[in-house]
Amino acid sequence: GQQLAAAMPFNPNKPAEYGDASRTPPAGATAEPSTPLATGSTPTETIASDKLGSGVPAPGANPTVGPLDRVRVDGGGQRLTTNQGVPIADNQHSLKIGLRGPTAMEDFILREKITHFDHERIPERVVHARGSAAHGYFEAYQDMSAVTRASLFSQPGKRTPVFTRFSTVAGERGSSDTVRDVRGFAVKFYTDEGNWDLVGNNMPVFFIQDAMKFPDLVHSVKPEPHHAMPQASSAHDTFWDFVSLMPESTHMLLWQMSDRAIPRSYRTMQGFGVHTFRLVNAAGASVFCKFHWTPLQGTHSLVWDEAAKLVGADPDYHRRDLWEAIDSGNFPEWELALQIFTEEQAESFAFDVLDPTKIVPEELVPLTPVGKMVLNRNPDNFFAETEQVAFCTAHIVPGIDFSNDPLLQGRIHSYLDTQISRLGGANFHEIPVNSPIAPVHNNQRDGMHRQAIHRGRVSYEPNSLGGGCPFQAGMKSGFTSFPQTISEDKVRGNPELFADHYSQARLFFNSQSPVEQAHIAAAFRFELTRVQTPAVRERVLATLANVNPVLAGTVADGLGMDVPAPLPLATDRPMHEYEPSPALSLLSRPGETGIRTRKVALLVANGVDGAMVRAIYRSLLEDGAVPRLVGSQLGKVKTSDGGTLDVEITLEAGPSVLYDAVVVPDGDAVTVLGRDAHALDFVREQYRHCKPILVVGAGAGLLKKAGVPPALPDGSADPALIGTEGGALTAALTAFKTALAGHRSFARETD
Ligand code: HDD
Repeated sequence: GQQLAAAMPFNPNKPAEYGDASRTPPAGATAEPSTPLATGSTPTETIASDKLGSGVPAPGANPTVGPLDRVRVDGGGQRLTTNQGVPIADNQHSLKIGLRGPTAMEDFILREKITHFDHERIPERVVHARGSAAHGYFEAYQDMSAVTRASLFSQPGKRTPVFTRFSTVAGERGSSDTVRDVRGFAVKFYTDEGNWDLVGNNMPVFFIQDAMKFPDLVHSVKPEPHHAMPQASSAHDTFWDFVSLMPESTHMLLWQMSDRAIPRSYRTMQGFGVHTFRLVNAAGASVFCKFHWTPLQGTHSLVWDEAAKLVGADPDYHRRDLWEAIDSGNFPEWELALQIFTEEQAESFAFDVLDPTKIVPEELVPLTPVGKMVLNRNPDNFFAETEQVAFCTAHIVPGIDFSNDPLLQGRIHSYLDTQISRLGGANFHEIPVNSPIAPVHNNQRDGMHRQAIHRGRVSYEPNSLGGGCPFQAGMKSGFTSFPQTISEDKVRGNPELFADHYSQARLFFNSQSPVEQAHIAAAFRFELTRVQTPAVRERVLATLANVNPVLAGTVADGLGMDVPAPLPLATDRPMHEYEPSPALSLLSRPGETGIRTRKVALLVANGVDGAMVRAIYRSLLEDGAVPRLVGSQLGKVKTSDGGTLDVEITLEAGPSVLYDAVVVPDGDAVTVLGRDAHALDFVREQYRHCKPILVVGAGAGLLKKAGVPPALPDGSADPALIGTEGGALTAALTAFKTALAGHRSFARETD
C-alpha cells in the first residue's frame, strides 16, 4: 500500500500545479516538498517548468525558480473555476430572482469572488513600502573559509540563489520612485544552510545610534499626522525638527542631501550592510566585517530638477528601469566586498565600530571582493513575490553573527515582529518566496495559514516515538552564537565615542567633488526652505556650522539667514581629523558597462535626414544603448530621402527627463521641431541636466532657438555638446558615446 501511495499522485488533479509536493511522502520522510537543491548538490542550470511567466530564462543558475514551480499557476488553456475548483459557467451575471429582481443570497460564486476581492490588500510595510525586486544569484570568487564557515563563501564559483528588493523609505506603496530618500537594498540569500538576509541601504550609515529612537525617526519623516502631508518627502518641519535635536543624525543627513538620495537607477547604487557584523570560522575564531555592494554599472545619480520632474513624467521610473534592463538581458551586477578587521584593530580606531553613524574608511580597512550578484529574472507576480517577501535581520546562517551595535540588536526583533502583522501570522516563512531551499524540520506547529502537512504524532523534542527526530545538528554543523565574554553593568546609555557626531560628517563633505558639495548645499537649502519654523532652520544651520563653515554659509545664504553659533559639542574629546576619502565620491566609480542601457532620444520630424537617423540609431543599438525615435505625434515622418520613419513615442509622452542623451537631427525637421514647445523644452532640459547632446548639421538652429549656449560660461568648448561642423558624423558619434558613457557634464551646470 505504501509503495503504491509513493508512486501515485495524492490527488490526480494536483501534479499539474504542484509537482512533486503533492505526492504522498515515502515512509519516514516528511511532507516538506522535495527541492532540486539538496544540501551539497550543484545548482541546476535549467529551469524545470514550462510554466514560466514573463522573466527571461536565466542563462546562469537560478535554483529559486525550481522550488517556486510547485506554486506557479498559469490559467492558459484552463477553465475558470471557483477557489474550490468548481467550473464557472457564467462570470458576467450574479444570480437573480428574475432578470430585474434582487440577487440571491445563495450566489456562492458571487460571494466568494467579492469576499476575496474585499481582502486583496495587506498592510503595506511601515517603512520601505515602495519597492521593486528581482531574482538572481550570488557567485563566490574565492574560498573564504579562513574567516567564515558561511557555506555560500566556501568555494570559488559556488552559486547561491538570491531575491533582492530595492525600495524608498518614507513613501507609501504607490508613491514615486525618484523622491529624495535613502534606498533600501535587501538581499535574501537562499543558502544551502538556510536563508541569510542582508537588509541594507544604499548609504553606509544611519540617522540614529539606538533602536529605541527608530519609531521617533519614522514618525518624524512620515507625512505629518494631522493632514497626512507631505508624501514621500523629508522636506517638512517634523523631520527637520527631530533630526536637528539629534546631532547624531548629522553624518547621515549629509549622505541624504547628497546625490546618493536621487539615484539614476537601482542598478547604479552601492549597497551597504551598515552595521559591523561578525564572521566566524569553523574553528570558532571571529573577525568583524562590513558588507559593501558595488554596482558594475557604476554609481550614477539624477540631478534634483530632473528627479522632481520625473515624479510626474514616470512615477515608476526606477521600477521600470530595473524591469526593462532584466527583461532585455542586461542583467545588473554588483560585486560584494568585505571590510574585515579584528576586534583589536577596532579598538585602535578613532570611532566605535558599534556606532551605525560611522563608516570604516576604505583607506583604513580596504575592501576584499568576495563575489558578485547577478539579477537575471523578473518576478512573475508582484504581490506574491515582491510584496510578500519578508526580510529579517535575524535571518543569519552559520558563519555570520551579530555585533553589539544597539541599532542592529533592536532590528533583530523588529523585522520578525512586523512580518507577523503584515503577512498575517507566524507562518510567513512558508510563503514560497520566503521559504528556504534548505530543508526545514522542527516541532513548530499550526498557526494561521499553515501550509506544511506534518506527519506523525511527534511534535516535541526530545522524543523516542519519532526516533529522536528531527535531531539537534550539534555544534559542528549547527548554528552557534559567538561566545563573546561580557562582564558589564546593565545600563541605559552610550559608549563615549558615540558622542563624536561631526568628524565623519566632515570627512564625507570634504571627500566630495565641488559639484557634489554644491548639490549637498542646494539640497539642504531646498529642504529647509520647505520647513516653516525659523527656529528649526536655525538649529540645522547651527549643526552644519560644526561640519563645514562654507557649507553652513552657503545654506544660510540660500535661506536669507546668518550662520548661528555652532551647536555645543556633546564631548570634550578633540574631534578626529581624517584625510579626505576619494572612495566616498560618487564620481569615483564610473562603472564598466559603457553606454549599455542608456536611453537616447533621436528627435524626428518631417524632412529629417533618414539615412543619418538610421545610421545613428543602429550604431547606438549595437553598443547596447536604447535609442528611441521621439516626435511631435505618433505615426510616420517623411524623411528627406523620400522614405519614412515610425515615431516610437511623442515628446509629450516621452519628455527629456526620461532620456540620458539626445540627438538633434539635420534637415528641414529642425524648422518643424522649432515650432513645437515640447521640442524646445526637450533640448533645454537635456542641456540643463548636463546630458550629452549630439547636434547634426542644421540641428544647431534648434538649440539656438531654445537658447542653449554653444559653449561653457567661460567660453571654452562644452565636452558634452557635440556638433558635426567641420567633422565627420563618425567622429562626432564617437565623441557622443564617450560623453554618454561618462554620464553627465557638470562643467555646464547652472542650477
Ligand atoms: Fe529597517 C524594513 C533597512 C533600521 C525596522 N529596513 C527595512 C527594509 C530595509 C531596511 C532595506 C525593507 C526590506 C524589504 O525590502 O522588505 N532598516 C534598514 C537599515 C537600517 C534599518 C539599513 C539601519 C541600519 N529598521 C531599522 C531599525 C528598525 C527597523 C532600527 C527598528 C528597530 N525596517 C524595520 C521594519 C521594516 C523595515 C519596521 C518595515 C517592513 C519590514 O521591516 O519588513 O521592521
